[in-house]
Amino acid sequence: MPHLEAAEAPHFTRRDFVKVCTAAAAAVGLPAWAGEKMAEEVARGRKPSVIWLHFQECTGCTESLLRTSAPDVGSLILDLVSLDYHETLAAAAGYQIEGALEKAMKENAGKYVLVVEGAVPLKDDGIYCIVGGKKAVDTLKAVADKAAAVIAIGSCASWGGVPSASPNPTGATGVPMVLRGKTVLTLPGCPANPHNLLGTVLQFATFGTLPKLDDKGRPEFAYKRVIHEDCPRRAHFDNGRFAKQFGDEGHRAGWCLYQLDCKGPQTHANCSLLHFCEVPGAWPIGIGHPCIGCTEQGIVFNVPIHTNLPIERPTAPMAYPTVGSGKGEISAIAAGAAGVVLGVAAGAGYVASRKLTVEVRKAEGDDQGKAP
Ligand code: FSX
Ligand code: SF4
Ligand code: F3S
Repeated sequence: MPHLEAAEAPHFTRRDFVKVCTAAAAAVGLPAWAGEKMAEEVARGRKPSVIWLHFQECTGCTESLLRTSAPDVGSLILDLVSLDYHETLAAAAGYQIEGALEKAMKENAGKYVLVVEGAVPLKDDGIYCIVGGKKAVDTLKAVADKAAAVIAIGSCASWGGVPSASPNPTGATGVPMVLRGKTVLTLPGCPANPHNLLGTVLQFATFGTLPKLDDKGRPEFAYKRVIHEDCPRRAHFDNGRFAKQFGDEGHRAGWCLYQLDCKGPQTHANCSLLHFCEVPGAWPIGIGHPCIGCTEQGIVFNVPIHTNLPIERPTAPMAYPTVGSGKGEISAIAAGAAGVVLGVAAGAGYVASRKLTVEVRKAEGDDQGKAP
């Protein structure tokens, strides 16, 4: 099977490639020179072999990787690796594609990266997902056995995701639950944010190591903070400005979605900083929908979307207004806390938040309309 990256990716000049790799490295917490080093490795033809398996899922993780704009994350990843098996992207089918899998496993035994998308059904001896005549659970164990690293992309592969929702008729579960005792890097999200795969692949391809993981196998660079800490609507939360109904004045003005049951305060992810498809604002809260906690096993598909959860891990308790409050005043503590959080997160986020504050003041009839 021809390597997919050559056919699928647009042609970057080396300069473009270094530039994009460097920006990508910085965005995911790697030193900027990692991008340059990676570009050199690619120029020397050194790319890790990747085998990508699909089980119970909607293919949204692959789609979110591909539906990006230039210079795009999807093409960059496909340039960084040698994608030797991927059912959705392969032109081959049947015996040909299964042969490609066996060939990749044999030629790169002990060196390839296994990426798994989708949950694995275990009920009734695993008969509910069969690819190429083989049960998902058997294929997973066999391919993982010879892999240098295993990455579970998306919530389905990380812990079961939507196929595992009650009553979980197929006994769907995540890759770490099947490969107990083996390190599995998980990138939960429904779909997963492609930037986090890029950061992981960049690090593995450049240094041969995986990023630092938390106790759920998630890379800390992406999942250490909750959405609420870096949300561009945070200034509205701190000031007690809440949308109360979809389409009301507060919703149209871009106010905080906590009263519309936003799970951002409980959800560990970085989509508030790295949006999807490289389109600014392309993430749930950016388009006016509350976060449904798509990265959190205990929330999405477990807690009804329109349930208000209490704040976990508050960062500035005295700054919080009551949920029922109206516009609220800016307290010195609230203003300070918001400034610190947003300032640490990103200059752009802070600027956006200041702009929002100004816009809201205008909407409220404050004729000064100046940044604080
Ligand atoms: Fe699951 Fe990925 Fe949700 Fe879909 O495949 S994480 S159903 S967006 O795409 O695995
Ligand atoms: Fe953003 Fe949701 Fe937190 Fe409001 S509750 S600041 S919308 S994450
Ligand atoms: Fe998912 Fe919430 Fe981000 S629903 S994409 S973690 S805003």
